[in-house]
Amino acid sequence: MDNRYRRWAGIVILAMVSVGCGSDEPRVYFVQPQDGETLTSPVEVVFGSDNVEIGAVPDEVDQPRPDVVHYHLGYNAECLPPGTVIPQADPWIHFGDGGNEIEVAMEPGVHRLSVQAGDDEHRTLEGLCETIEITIEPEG
Ligand SMILES: [Cu+2]
Repeated sequence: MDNRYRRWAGIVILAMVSVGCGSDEPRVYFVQPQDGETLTSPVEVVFGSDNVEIGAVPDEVDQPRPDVVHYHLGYNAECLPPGTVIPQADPWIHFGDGGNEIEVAMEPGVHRLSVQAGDDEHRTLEGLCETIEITIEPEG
């Protein structure tokens, strides 16, 4: 293999790796339900994440860990601005144990669900939120 070929091979491999891995931006999202889906109640909600560590909130927090977050579900709520402490109250549910699933009973109609990450102090972070809209059909 001459050097010229070797250099090209290196460039091609680099290009393939960067396309294959996609973005390394941290994000949180709904695994289910999917945006725009029509379902019946109760709804199994599952969160997913990329490039960010999900963990339980420690019993005592001196300093929030910079790179560990937990999920929050906003039921008929929009993403809060970065730097906001997520209220420990409706319409927010905290997953302080590091969990990523919940079953939610919902009235028929259109609902907006937000999944938003918060640090150990439940403070929102830039970019780590997604909102979807689903429709619940009456049963039967
Ligand atoms: Cu929280």
